[in-house]
Amino acid sequence: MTHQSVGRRTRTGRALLASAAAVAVAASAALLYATSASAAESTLGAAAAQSGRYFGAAVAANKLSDSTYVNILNREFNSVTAENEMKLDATEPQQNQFNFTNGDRIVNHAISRGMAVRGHTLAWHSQQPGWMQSMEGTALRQAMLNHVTQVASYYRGKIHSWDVVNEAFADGSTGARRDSNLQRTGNDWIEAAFRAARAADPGAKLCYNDYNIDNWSWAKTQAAYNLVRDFKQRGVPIDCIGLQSHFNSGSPYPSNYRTTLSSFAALGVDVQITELDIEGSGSTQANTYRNVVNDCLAVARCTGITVWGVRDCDSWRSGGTPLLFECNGNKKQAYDATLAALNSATPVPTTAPPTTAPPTTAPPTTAPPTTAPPTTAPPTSPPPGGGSCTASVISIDQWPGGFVANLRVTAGSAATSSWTVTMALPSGAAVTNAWNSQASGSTGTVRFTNAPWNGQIGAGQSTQFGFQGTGTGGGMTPTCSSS
Ligand code: 9MR
Repeated sequence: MTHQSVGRRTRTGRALLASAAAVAVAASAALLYATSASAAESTLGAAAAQSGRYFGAAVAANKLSDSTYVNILNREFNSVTAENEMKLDATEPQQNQFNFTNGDRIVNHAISRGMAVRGHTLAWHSQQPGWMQSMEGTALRQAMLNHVTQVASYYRGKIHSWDVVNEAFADGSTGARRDSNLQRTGNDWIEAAFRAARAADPGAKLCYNDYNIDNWSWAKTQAAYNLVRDFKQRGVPIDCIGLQSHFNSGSPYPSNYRTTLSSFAALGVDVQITELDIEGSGSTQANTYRNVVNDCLAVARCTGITVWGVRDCDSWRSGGTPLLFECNGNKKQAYDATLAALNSATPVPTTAPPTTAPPTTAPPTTAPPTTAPPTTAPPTSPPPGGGSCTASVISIDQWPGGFVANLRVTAGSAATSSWTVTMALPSGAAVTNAWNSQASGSTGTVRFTNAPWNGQIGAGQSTQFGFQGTGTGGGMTPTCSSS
């Protein structure tokens, strides 16, 4: 089965977007949902959402008082990454003394406006606090794992994807790991970090993030590819690859970029373009932005794009004018090209047909609702006869040996404060991880209980959750109970 069908793209994209929305606030989740077919949207975020993707920007906390900056941020983007505020030196300046003040400013700004948050970054050779820079060996390994655990736990439920490990491969032709104090703790430091991150925030997608892994023929790209393949084969938790994609004359946009994106995706991970900037100007720059967006849109699991800053003067490479807005806030040609490309994407249908049979279990015995039916999308399974929630499988993305299932939970005539979805898995299938819910049991009859942030569903409203499994995922008939 191919991973590249349009159906897979739309389902997978929507799943990530829904996850992103759920970690923001339930009330504003609808902001991120795909809009109706064929509308030409006027902002980057809304245009990306048409195909179930996000469009984000790196944000600096100290710019949140700049009104030109904030106006663009709030208008155009539906995902943010803290440019520096969640790095190791910012969050653990003294060992075991954590500081989330500036990270929180960005997270709160985003969540209060329904934007998703990418976490950047838990483990990195660079921007380590002084105390960590001077550590080696077992003590450093323990300190790194503690950092991953503490930071991912603190932000648990608020981050749609974490850059768990950043820039672990060397540049050049060797494909070797970069030498660093972390690398010297043992080659397994990366997988140890991923396992700690999964345990701390099971709902976040876990990414490996790097630069110069855009050109498929470069040794560093192959090294990152082999890492992801190895992790998938051995069951090390990894969900996404982050391609930073800082393009300039020394690291130009490669003509095989789409091959790189689709090759990573074929390993069974999402692909995120995490730090995009393209030095240049005018139509040359605009064309490259268009190419990057089109390459992402062409790959089912390329689920979102983040540009590394808002305006040219906000960029770490401001001299290269690599972003989409001028300093005065004006849109550049590159902006127009990016927006037009996003608007050309195949829209996600606003309601997806169920892929499984309706529930066959007995209806609940509570009284039927007396209020009018919800005006939002109806549940895709029959009404349960007055129960306060229904659940349906909205997509199953199957590949040899595994699958991702996404489900919708819809409240009935009364709001829920918590919900549980119960479902028998097919024989041989097992849950490996779930997001936007807590799974209990992994085989046979499995229960998914709401995550802390999505138990409350307004009457007639819905939320989504999902899980990854091994085996084959068809024929599942979920039932929902709520309080
Ligand atoms: O944009 C960031 C800049 O403000 C910092 O000074 C710099 C310090 O290392 O990090 C920049 O962001 C980097 C990101 O965290 C990882 N990939 C490369 C980015 C550009 O250097």
